[in-house]
Amino acid sequence: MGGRTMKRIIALCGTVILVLAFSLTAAAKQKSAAFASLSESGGGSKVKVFGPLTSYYPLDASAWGDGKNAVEAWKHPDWPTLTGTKWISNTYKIGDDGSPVATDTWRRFALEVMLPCTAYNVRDGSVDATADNAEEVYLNGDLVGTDGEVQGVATDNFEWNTIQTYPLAFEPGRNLLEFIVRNYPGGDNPENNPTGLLFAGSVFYEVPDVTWLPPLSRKNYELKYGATASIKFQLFRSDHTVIKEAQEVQMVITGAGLPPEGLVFSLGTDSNNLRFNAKTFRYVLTFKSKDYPLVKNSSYLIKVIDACSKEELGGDFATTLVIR
Ligand SMILES: [Ca+2]
Ligand SMILES: [Ca+2]
Repeated sequence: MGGRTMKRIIALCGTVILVLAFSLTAAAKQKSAAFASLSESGGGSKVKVFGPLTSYYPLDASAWGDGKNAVEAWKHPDWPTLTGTKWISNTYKIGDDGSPVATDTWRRFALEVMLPCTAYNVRDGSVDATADNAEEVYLNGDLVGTDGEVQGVATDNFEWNTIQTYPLAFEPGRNLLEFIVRNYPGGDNPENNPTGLLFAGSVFYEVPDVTWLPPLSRKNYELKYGATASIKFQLFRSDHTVIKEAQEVQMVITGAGLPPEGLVFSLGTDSNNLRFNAKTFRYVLTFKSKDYPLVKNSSYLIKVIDACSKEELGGDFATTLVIR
């Protein structure tokens, strides 16, 4: 290594420089979320099950008690299948927990489906489902549909054999998909009167694009250590219209010297928060570089994430920050 090069490196090390890479608006992000009673690709069911109870109760009744993780259920040979998922219940075979087999029982199932809070154009949500013997389907507390008699006198029309498609109007953020499943009275042999629930569904949506604004959008933007950078961006829909309502997003800066989760800046009104200007529709972080243990000659990634799903927005165009 020549002396001139060494002098140059020393000079660079003497001044910490932040270099913010040039970035453009990311392409539109079309996304989908899939959910199921029990994925065949491994892991346990994410569904909670409540009961069984020996009479019908509405969704929010305290009688349901605390939930537990649903488990794969013994599958009657005649039950239908859905690709990629399996039948579930509270026990492998009905009655394994000492609950009744031959008389009416009810179980409630609940699955949280988390979409980004920033999701828009949420569409085509649906679930294919069937139960032995009857089910009510709810989304966010609203009854969506039913098959068989979950309430009142049961008439066995072999509804376990019919897979219904229920439309689901998902909201951005947290959604709760619930089922109340009734096992009709029948034989006292678990293999003659089994119970279970089977479902698989999906929903489509878009998430915003991120456009970084000056000074970040200027190529080779540099900031001396100790100085303060004003990091700005806007969110756009795929039709290139700016999103004028404050979205639940966070800015995350990761890299050397920082905790593994990085520096996370949430929306707020304090000087250290990510702030939203309701007139310019800009998000602004006043980044005081002296406040953080940044490391020389290291690269830092600046990204915008959805505060609910934690997924990165505009990920193809995350901004890199380099300290020289
Ligand atoms: Ca059915
Ligand atoms: Ca049954």
